[in-house]
Amino acid sequence: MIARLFCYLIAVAMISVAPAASAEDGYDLWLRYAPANDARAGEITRHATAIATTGHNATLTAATQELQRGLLGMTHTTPALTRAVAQGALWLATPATDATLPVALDGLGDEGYAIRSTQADGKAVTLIAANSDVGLLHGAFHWLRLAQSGAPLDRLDIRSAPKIKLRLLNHWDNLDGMVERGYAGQSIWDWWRLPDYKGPRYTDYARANASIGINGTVLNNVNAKATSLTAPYIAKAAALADVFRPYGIKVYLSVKWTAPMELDGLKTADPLDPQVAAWWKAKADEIYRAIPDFGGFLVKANSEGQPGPQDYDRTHADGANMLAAAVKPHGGIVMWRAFVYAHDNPDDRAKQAYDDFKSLDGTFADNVIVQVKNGAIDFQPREPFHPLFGAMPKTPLMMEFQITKEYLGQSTHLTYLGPLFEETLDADTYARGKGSTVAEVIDGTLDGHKLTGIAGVANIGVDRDWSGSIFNQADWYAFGRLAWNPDLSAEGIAREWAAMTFTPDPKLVKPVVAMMMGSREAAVDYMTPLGLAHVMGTGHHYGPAPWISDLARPEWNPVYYHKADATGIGFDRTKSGSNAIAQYAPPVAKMLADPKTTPEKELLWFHHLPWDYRLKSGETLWDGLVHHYDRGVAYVADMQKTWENLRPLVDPERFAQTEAFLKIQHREAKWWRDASIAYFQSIAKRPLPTGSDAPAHDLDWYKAQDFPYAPGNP
Ligand code: BDP
Repeated sequence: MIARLFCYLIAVAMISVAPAASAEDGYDLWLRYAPANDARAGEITRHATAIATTGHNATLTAATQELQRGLLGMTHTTPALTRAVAQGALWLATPATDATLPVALDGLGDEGYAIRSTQADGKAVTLIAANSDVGLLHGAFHWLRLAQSGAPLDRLDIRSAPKIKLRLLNHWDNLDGMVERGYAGQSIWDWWRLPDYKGPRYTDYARANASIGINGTVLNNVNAKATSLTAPYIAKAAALADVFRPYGIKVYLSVKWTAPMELDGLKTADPLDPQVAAWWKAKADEIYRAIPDFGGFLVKANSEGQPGPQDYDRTHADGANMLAAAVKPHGGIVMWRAFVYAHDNPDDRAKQAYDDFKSLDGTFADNVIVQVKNGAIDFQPREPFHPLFGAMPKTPLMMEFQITKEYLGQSTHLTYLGPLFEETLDADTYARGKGSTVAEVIDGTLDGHKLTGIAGVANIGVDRDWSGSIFNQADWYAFGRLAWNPDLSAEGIAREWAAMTFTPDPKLVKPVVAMMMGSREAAVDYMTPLGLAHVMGTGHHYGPAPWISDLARPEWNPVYYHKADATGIGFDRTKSGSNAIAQYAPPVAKMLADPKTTPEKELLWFHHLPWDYRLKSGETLWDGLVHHYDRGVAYVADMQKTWENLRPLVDPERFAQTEAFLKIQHREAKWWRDASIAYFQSIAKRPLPTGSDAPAHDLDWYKAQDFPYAPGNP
């Protein structure tokens, strides 16, 4: 009886545990290590009969444990750790552990690696070699990527080193747990229980980032609180740094300019005041005592109400250089943001960062890097590349992308950002003649800079799936991969991601990648076609509100950006308007001066054009606009169909989430389309082209929509 009861209890326990254990909730990201089919499992096992290494340290342990975890998942066997190489082993080695390696490591730097199928002691092995243990960790992740995505594992001869030095996430996380522009729940930093409790999620965060080569993280919001520089919070940051260190990830902090006044009662925050400089120096010393490899500071100054050096009639360079001097003895850096526009400057907002920073070229200390958003306004679904790229040859510029989709459907819209990142990186600035791409500006090759960087505003929160949706994980993944190598293709990255996240089966990978690749363009189509921008609702930036015109600052109003009137639509940034085009190199400026040579996807960003202007397709601007909206909605309907066909290939939980989100996206794409058309039609006063449906409601209905508790809105 007792035995039977016991069996019964076990059975009940298994039933209640089984679903949770097998559920795919997205927590494992692209590091799922799902069981491979028998043939593939055999192949993987043959190439990893053992893991051979002679080194000992936390980073190497992270690498070998990851390999064991991956192999256990994919093959159900855990290879032994050995000191001597065995036939079929994965052999991890640095020059420090093995004086002679059958592969050259020059050019691979501190973080790169080589993977080679080779012979050692007469045995066939896969050598993962690097100059450093972090390089080995990156190499291990690369090998696991190959294993997971069905790639060949023999005859490997891979060399890889990052093209960009600083590859950072920027968390806009507040100390109270709220994430500004975060759509994946609260912050993963549990500041309250740090430093004593370091939950396992921090390690998983580090694993995920190391797997794509991210090597730094700014823990707190650019709209910073001085509190993060107090001793208790430095200790909390230090605890996180301890978790991340084995993974090659440094921590950085955003700082508030007036911290010396707020924390220690200084009378001023003037960067040229010796007491202010001394305060920052002492603060930097204090931080480095707790975090010896602290990365440095990120600063949002004189921007959207944040204080800064200009409050004391000093320049951004004065401010940046003072902070740079404080961290310099410790090898730290300052990332100074160029996201500035002033409430008292009536000039085109798109011009203001350039106007503020261009003349400062050559005046920044050598451990300052200026962080520039991809476009001149603010992370819109599409923006032309920022005119500062290429315009400051004597200053290292780093890219700031937004991974969190503040303006691109937030957590529920499937809008893969790989193509957006790629489009910006590939854009030709013509700064030193044809072929001077943005990627070359930021990887330092264009002007010979050693200090190079790229930052992505993180889309990470406490949601089980980390990013607010399964498909949003692809944006984090793509950012990391492009940060390592900006020449990779968004499509290739999507393929890797889909294979690892779902299955390498081409029956899934092909349609998923195809759907991802067009998804950002679809969002552009249903939100801001033909170069329109910033027509989102106030504050939450979620839905459409092109009609808003009553906000205090002109450039906060959507009408400022689209300038639709009876004569036409668009922002004239040519000579007859704000002349923002003059900030680009002459060949670019020349192309943009004429609507006929301006890429149509950026048309209304640069030109105010009559409603009856003829597009390249021959249709009028008005008809074309409507067709773009239609196309965007139709694309989402197609994605729904594609996804439905994939039901047999995807686990129920992740299938259902995407299915539900696509439904939301379709409804909202239509809402975007209808609201935009209802509004613009009230101005253009033209009929809809044949075949295009009238909006479902009248304009007043759309205007009346209200979203008081939308997430992420500070
Ligand atoms: C905008 C966000 C705002 C940020 C700001 C920034 O709406 O929440 O603080 O950018 O980058 O995109 O500083």
